[in-house]
Amino acid sequence: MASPRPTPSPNPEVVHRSCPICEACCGLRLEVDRAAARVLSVRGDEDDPRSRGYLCPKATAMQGIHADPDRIRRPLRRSASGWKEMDWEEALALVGSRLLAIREAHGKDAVGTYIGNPLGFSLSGLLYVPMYVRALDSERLFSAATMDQLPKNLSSRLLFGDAWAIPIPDVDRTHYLLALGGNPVISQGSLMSAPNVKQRFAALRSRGGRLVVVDPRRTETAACADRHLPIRPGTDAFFLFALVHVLFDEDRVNPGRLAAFSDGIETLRRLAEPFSPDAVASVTGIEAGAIRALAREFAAAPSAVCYGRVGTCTQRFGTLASWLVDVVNVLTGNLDRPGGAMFPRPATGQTEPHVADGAPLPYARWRSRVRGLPEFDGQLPVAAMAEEMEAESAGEDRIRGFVTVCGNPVLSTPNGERLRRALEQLEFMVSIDIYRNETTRYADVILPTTTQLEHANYDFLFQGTAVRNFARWSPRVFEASPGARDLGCVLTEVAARMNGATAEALDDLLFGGMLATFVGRPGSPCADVTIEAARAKLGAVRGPERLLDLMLRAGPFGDRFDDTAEGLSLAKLERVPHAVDLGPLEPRLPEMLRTEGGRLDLAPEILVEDVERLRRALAEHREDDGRLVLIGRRQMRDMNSWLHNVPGLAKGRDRCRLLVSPVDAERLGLREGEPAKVRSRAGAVTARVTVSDEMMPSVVSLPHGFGHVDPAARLSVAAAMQPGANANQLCDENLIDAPSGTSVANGIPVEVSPA
Ligand SMILES: Nc1nc2c(c(=O)[nH]1)N[C@H]1C(S)=C(S)[C@@H](COP(=O)(O)OP(=O)(O)OC[C@H]3O[C@@H](n4cnc5c(=O)[nH]c(N)nc54)[C@H](O)[C@@H]3O)O[C@H]1N2
Ligand SMILES: Nc1nc2c(c(=O)[nH]1)N[C@H]1C(S)=C(S)[C@@H](COP(=O)(O)OP(=O)(O)OC[C@H]3O[C@@H](n4cnc5c(=O)[nH]c(N)nc54)[C@H](O)[C@@H]3O)O[C@H]1N2
Ligand code: SF4
Ligand SMILES: [Mo]
Repeated sequence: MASPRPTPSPNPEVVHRSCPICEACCGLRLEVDRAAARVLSVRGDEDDPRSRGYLCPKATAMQGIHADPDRIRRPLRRSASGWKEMDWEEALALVGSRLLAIREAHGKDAVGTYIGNPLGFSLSGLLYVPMYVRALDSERLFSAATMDQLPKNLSSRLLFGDAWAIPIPDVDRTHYLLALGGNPVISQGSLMSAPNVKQRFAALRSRGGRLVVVDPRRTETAACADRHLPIRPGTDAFFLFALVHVLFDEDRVNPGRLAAFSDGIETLRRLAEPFSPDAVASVTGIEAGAIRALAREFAAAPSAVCYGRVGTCTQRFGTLASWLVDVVNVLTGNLDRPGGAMFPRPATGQTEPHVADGAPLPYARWRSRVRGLPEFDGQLPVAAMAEEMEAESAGEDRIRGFVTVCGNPVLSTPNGERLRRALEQLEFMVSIDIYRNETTRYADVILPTTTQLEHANYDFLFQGTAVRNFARWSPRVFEASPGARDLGCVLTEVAARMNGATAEALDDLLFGGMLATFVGRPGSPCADVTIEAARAKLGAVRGPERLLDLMLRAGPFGDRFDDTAEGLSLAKLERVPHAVDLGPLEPRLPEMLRTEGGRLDLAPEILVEDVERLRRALAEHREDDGRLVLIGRRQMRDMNSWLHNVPGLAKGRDRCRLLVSPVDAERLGLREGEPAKVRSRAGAVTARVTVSDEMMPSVVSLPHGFGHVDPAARLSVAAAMQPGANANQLCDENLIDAPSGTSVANGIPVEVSPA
């Protein structure tokens, strides 16, 4: 797909890099005019071994954002007479002094932070954010994870000892893919980074394999599947337990080599007992016969993989469902084997056995002040964010200073309206962001960062979620505007001001710590390398590149600091214009386990306890009570809330539509294209109706990330072309998955009527 060319350029140059918009990380071929800092065309890179020329319409987003006149390029300060540009030093000094003053007067937990999704796409952001978190040292840390994958992080931490050891479907080799609560044909695959998923599904089916989709909506992915099973939102744990029940009942449990290091299989048999297919049929809406047939097919397939995504996480039994997905894979011998669910091996080495920190489970070490919700991995649930800020709920102990990093929680977290009002009460707020959106407009200071075209990058997070191992360096395309700073740099500067250090000293400290982690450890590939020798090879230039080079060279595919060796180093990676393919996923268990004793406990206590909640819900279930519930929806040209200001992506008809099944439309008197009022306990919004038989009866769907109606934001294109309504005004902060605190964004009880 070529983008429009306004005027021919005298000197186009070709640059290859990966697309930093979604997890697929497709290889792009950009034609650019460096002098004018303009992208002339964007194409899929045919020579990229991962994406082979594939791209989606969002591939043009990078250039749209870079060129956007609404984007923030210099620090801004809010004042009574409007927004004023500031000098960087002045801005950072103000941020530091105000946050410190709050900390001194009210304690360290009076400063909170929210971290949003795009941080995951920034090498420097990912490398430096832990340091920022340590410097702030606050119990009030929140992120988009509790609207996303945190239940999976929790189940992975409990099963494998590492929150990011997430089994990924080996989609290219499997014979059977059972997908629940994900729509990879649109989302482009999440916790399954695989460019052109649709084609991979077609390949699966043409080699005789099967794709089965379990989803309340007949999605674009379901349309490519052999079978679609509509499921009542929030009931995946019942369904998965019924599969487990059948596996035991029919003697189909066969974990194979996993049995040697697994515990708890008999406990699973006992736990699954009450959840027979007949017992769960009415609550899930899936017939008992279909569940039995599926369990048999799955167990009989030469290889099979069960996969769950957002729909299985952001629901009332998110942690149980996330766990049971892995349980089904283990019991059928499909975990950690080709064609099953496998663990990627990042070239940067963070999942190598010798890097383990041996820390105890980071769970419930502290709790939120108002509701007493448990921390996990240093984070509290976003569902508690507003109440922790409000004087009326948190009193003197409230959050008074707040930092947002690459996030728009007014549109992306529960009860956006309550959060919006809470932000107004803050004493000081700073946003590290490139837009003044519905959230950052409440900041006193906005600190912008370089765009992806202005800094180099490495696909750090998504090496760990990819369906084949890979390493990918992306060069900087344009010089950053004078004074512009990248995300890692801004985080370090703020951290430095919080603990009276310099950014340089913090960088050196981080580097020293990482050297000690990756080099000279007994039993590791770099056991013989001294820290001094590694330090000498890596040079004295501070920044993310030095840290990355360290990790790559010490990593599983690295050159171990030997310049004559074959292995990877940053210098070598920089010379390759495409992704470097590091081969198919390979078995990594039991070596990769970071659990106590190095065993796989399939029935950890926190999960076993939560099964009681599931059992109660089964007992309390009433046959079709006719209540409507709301689920979400992702669409090709959106990326959460933040690409609606790119004209090429915002164009077309309004996309924030309420999907309603024909049965419900008839029953409720709703008409195609007419506005409907949607109400929940948390709030109400109005959206136009699309009647669609994609929806199962009693379930309606509204996409999130819309609601660009705040005149104080500066998103002129979004406000004009795709304003929409904020679905998270309906998301109820009181509805959470108990163990993880993750919000119920799917399965919210609502009432709908003509507006
Ligand atoms: N109802 C409902 N709510 C949901 C979901 C759902 O399915 N349903 N999904 C949830 C999920 S999975 C997620 S990940 C979250 C996302 O939630 P958020 O991360 O809070 O929201 P985004 O819309 O991704 O906002 C991204 C922000 O980062 C900024 N940004 C983008 N690039 C850069 C950059 O390079 N530097 C800086 N400094 N800033 C940048 C943008 O301007 C924007 O403000 O939403 C969640 N909310
Ligand atoms: N185009 C586009 N791509 C994106 C994004 C985007 O906003 N737009 N966002 C990115 C982000 S941040 C993420 S996290 C990923 C998410 O990636 P996915 O999880 O693949 O994306 P969703 O479309 O949210 O898929 C969730 C599915 O769960 C279904 N569902 C809802 N409730 C239930 C339930 O109770 N049970 C079951 N079984 N299914 C249910 C929904 O109908 C929906 O089809 O996508 C990423 N890619
Ligand atoms: S699929 Fe994702 S990575 Fe690939 S071009 Fe589209 S937005 Fe970019
Ligand atoms: Mo996400």
